[in-house]
Amino acid sequence: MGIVNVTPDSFSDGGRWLDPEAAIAHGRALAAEGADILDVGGESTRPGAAAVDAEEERRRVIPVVEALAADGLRVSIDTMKAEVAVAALDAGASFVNDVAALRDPGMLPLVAERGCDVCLVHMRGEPRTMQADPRYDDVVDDVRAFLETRAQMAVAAGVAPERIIVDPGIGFGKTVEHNLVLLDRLDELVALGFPVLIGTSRKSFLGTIAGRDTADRLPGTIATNVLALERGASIFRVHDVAAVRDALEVAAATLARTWPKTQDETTTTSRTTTSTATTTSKTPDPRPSSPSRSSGSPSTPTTG
Ligand code: HH2
Repeated sequence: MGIVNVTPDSFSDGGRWLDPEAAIAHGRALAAEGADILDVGGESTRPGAAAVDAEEERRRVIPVVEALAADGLRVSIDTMKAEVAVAALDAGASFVNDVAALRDPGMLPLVAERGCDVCLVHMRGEPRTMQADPRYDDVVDDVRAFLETRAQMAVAAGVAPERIIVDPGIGFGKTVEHNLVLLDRLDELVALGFPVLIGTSRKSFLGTIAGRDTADRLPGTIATNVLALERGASIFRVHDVAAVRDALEVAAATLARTWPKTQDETTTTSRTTTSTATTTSKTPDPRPSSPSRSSGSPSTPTTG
C-alpha cells in the first residue's frame, strides 16, 4: 500500500503532494514501483495535528482519487469522516482506511451498504492528544480486544467479514515500547482471522531507536515491515514502495523457500536440486506467500 498524502502538514512529506497533479503523478509512480493499493489521505494524523473540515479534506483528495481510480488502480481513502469516504467511494475508491475505526456514526452504515474493504485501526484518543502519556494493562491484549469488538460490530451491521482488515495503529497513542511489543506479538492480532495491515513507515519510534530524522528512516521501515511479514501481516503501508517491496519479496521467498522463477532458473534449479529434493521438502508453510504484483485481495501480502 503506497501512501499519497495530499496534505500541507504530514509528518514526513507534508506539502510535497498538495497540488493534485503532483499527487496524481506520485500515486502513478508508486503504482509503477509495485504498490497494489494507493492510500490517498487529505488530513494528517500525526501527533498534535489540527483537524481539517470535511469540505477541505474532500477538496484535496477527490480529484486525486478520481484520476487514480480512472487509471484502473486500486484506491483506498484514508479518512475518519463518512462524508469524505462517501465522496471518495463515489469517485472510484474501493477501500476505506479509517484510523478512528468507525467512530463517525455515518461510517458503519456506509461501508456496510457499499460492500467496500474497510481497515479498522486502533487509536487511543485522537491525533491532537493521543501521545499524552498512553497507558495500557497489556497493550496487545487491549488492542486485540478493541479490534475484535469493532470487527464484530461491523459484521453485526452487515459488513462481510472478508472485507475487514485490522491494524494495531503503530504510533497512534503508543510509546516506543508499546509499538515494539505490538510488532513482536503481531501474530496474536493475526490470530483474530482478519488480514493485518501494518503502518510503521518513517514513524518516530524508528527515529528514536536509530537516531534518524524522517528522511533517513527507510532501514528501520524495512526492518519492521519484514518482521511484520514474518509475524503474519499482509498489507504494508509505506512511503518508499520500491525498496520495501524488494525487501518483502526476498523475505517472503526466504520464508516460503520459493520465488517466482524465470524459465532459465527453473531449468537450472531442477538440474541442480534434484538430489536434495527429499531433504528440502517440508509441510506447507502457513505464513503468507510472496507479495504479488497483481494482487486484488487484501489477504495477499500487499505493499508498499
Ligand atoms: N498511519 C498514518 C496514517 N494512516 N493508516 C493505517 N491503516 N495505519 C497507519 O499506521 C497509518 C494510517 C500516519 O502516517 P502518514 O500518513 O505518513 O502521516 P500523516 O498522518 O502525518 O499524514
